Amino acid sequence: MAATVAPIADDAVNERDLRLGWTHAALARWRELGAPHAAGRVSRLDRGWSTVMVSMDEPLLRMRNIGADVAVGDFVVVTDDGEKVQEVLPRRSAFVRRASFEGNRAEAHTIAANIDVVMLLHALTSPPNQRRLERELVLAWDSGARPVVVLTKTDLVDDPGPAVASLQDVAPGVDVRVASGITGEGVEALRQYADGNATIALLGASGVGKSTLLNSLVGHQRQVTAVVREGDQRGRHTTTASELVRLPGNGWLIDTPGVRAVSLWSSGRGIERAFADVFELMDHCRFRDCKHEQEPECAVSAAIEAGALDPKRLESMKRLVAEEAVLEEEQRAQEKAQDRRGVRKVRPKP
Ligand SMILES: Nc1nc2c(ncn2[C@@H]2O[C@H](COP(=O)(O)OP(=O)(O)OP(=O)(O)O)[C@@H](O)[C@H]2O)c(=O)[nH]1
Ligand SMILES: [Mg+2]
Ligand SMILES: [Zn+2]
Repeated sequence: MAATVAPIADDAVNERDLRLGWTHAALARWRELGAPHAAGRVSRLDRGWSTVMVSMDEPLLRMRNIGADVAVGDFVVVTDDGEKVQEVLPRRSAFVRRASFEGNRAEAHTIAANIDVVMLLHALTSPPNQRRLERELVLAWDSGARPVVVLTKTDLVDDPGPAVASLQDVAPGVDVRVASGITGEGVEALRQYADGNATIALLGASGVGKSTLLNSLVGHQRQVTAVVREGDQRGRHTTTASELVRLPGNGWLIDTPGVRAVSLWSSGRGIERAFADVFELMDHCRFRDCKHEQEPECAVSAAIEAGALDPKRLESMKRLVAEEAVLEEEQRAQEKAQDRRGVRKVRPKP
């Protein structure tokens, strides 16, 4: 199934370059602001600076994002003097993770905004990492976009089958694809996810081949890539800024810098979606507050017993639920503190 992107009404056609992927909510707010010309989509983010595409035929604008929480893919309005981002327009979706741990402050880091599809890349040259994928899927489902798993570097392995099966096991209802950005195998099949001018974010650890896949999809060396370390297949953090790139004909790709750790920032119903198989079993436990430990008539324990559910998956889910609870506690405490100082910042809601 291809991504579905709601078409924008004709009356907007002359106002804005809809090829940028404008959303209804962003357009509505832009009109409220008096339809300023200097408004567009953030195509690149460097420390403190945004690059904004006003249309596909005009030069890019470069400005400061002082005080604005901007992500690549955002629609923004620029100040009259053209110097900075005045306002980030409402997002349809956003992939958000917890920023690197600094002290114990809970801070969000938005990796990409207004995305339709999140491609989670894992390289077939490393053992399949179910636990990492589970985390990524929670974040992906919470983003409001649709996750797709892409196993890269298929040209380097004899049989991708076991890795596909292993990751599909922890990705219920999610497409798991195999591709090579070098030989092009499987790449055409990924194009369908851009149907309807959709925006696809490429996410994954450094060195898994995000930029290589992007180059293959756009058909030329748009992004710089670099070899991984021989011993452990680790990348070199070659891509340092997120970037929005046009796909030939239709759709957008967002290349992102590789991240080592994926920390939750929730929450909506990401865990429920990512662990849909476990939740389905839980519905059949005798007790509503079943902890799935020693309780009688526990459907989850029965499934583990029968070999239908990996106990590691249950453990993993419990760990993520606990992590989310701690995070929510931190967020509440922080909001309270901000309320007291009267400087409550509104957390962006995807
Ligand atoms: N054989 C083969 N090599 C690949 C494939 N995809 C990527 N590579 C190689 O893996 C290395 C890392 O690829 P990149 O595309 O730079 O990885 P990345 O995910 O963008 O890494 P960061 O920018 O550091 O996050 C490069 O040497 C690529 O040529 C593939 O499908 N097959
Ligand atoms: Mg890269
Ligand atoms: Zn149970």
